[in-house]
Amino acid sequence: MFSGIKPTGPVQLGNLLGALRTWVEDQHRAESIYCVVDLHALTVPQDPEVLRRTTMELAQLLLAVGIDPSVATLFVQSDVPEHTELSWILECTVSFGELRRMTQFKDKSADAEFVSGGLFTYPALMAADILLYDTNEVPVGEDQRQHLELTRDLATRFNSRYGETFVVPEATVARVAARVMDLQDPTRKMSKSDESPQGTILVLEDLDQVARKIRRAVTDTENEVRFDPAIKPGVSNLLGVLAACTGVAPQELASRYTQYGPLKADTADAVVEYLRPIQARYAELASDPAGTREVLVRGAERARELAALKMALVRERLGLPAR
Ligand code: ATP
Ligand code: LTN
Repeated sequence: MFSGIKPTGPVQLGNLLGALRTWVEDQHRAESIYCVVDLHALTVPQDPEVLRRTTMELAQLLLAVGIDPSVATLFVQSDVPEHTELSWILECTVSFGELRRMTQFKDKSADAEFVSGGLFTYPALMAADILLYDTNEVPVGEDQRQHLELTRDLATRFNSRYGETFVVPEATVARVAARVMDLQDPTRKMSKSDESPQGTILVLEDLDQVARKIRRAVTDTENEVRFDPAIKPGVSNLLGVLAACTGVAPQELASRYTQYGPLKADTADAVVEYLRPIQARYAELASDPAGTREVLVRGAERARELAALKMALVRERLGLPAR
C-alpha cells in the first residue's frame, strides 16, 4: 500500500474522509507506506517557512488520525532522492498528449497566472512515488483515479519495453465520501488550497465553527431528502459525510429524514464527534516535535532501502551504469 498527501495547507474534511480514513484502516491489512509529498507542493510557489511548518504539521496530523509508525512507514518525499530520479525516467516514458489530458492539470492551470513545467509533469512524479515500492494498492479520493490509470499505463509500457520491472498498481477509492464537496458550492470538490473558508471544514478547526458551517451548508429548494449526487449535490454531500462518520449507507440514512434541518444537525454532531479525538491527539503530538522528527527519519531510512533497490534494477534495465 502506498499513498501521498501534499503539504499545501491545513487538512480538510475531504482529505480525512476520502483518503486518510482508509490509510488508517489499511495499515493493518498490508505493509503500508505513507508520504508527505513536499516536492508535489512545489508545483506552485511556496513560502519556505510556511512549507517547512506545514510539512511538519501534516506529519503530526497523520499520526493524530491514527497512522501508527510501528506498523506503517511515514516519510517526507524529498528525503528520498530516488523519487526525483525515477520521475525523470517516467517523464521520458509518458507522452505529451497523455499529460495534456489530465483533468487536474486542466483545472489547476485554467486560471493560474503562472503555470510551471512541474504542474504539467506532476503525474510522472506521482507515478514514481508509487512504482518505487512495488505498490499493489493506492488508497486515494476519486479525483486521483485518472492519475492512477496513467501510472498503470506507464508501468505496463516500461515493462513491455525493458522487461518486468514494476508492479502495476490499483487505485482503492473509498465507497463513501470519495469526493466530499464544498459546502457552499456543492458542484466543486472541497480542497485545502482553494479559497472557500465557509465551504471548507478544516480538521483542526474550532468545533463550534465546524457545526455552524455544516448547518449553513447550501442544499436546494426542494424539500426531499434523497441520495442523488447529480441532481441533489448539496443534500447528497451531507448524506455522504454523515455516512462516512457513522458507517451507515447514505441511501439508508436518506430514508430516516424528511427535512433538511435535522439532517444538517445530525451531520454537524457526527463530524464534531469524529474530529474531537483527532484534535485532542494532535494537541498532544504538537508538544513533542522531536518525536515526530524521529518518526520521519526512521521512515525515510526504510523507504530509501526499498527505493534504492528498485532504482538499481531500473538503471540496469535502461543501460545506465551501476552505482
Ligand atoms: P490541493 O487543494 O492542494 O490540491 P487537496 O485538498 O486536493 O489539495 P491532496 O493533498 O491533493 O489534497 O490530496 C490528498 C488526498 O485527499 C488524495 O487522496 C485526494 O484524492 C484526497 N482528497 C482531496 N480532496 C478530497 C475531497 N474533497 N474528497 C475526497 N477526497 C479528497
Ligand atoms: N497527486 C496526489 C498526491 C500524491 C499521491 C502520490 C497520491 C502524490 N503522490 C502517490 C497517491 C500516491 C493528489 O493530488 N492528491
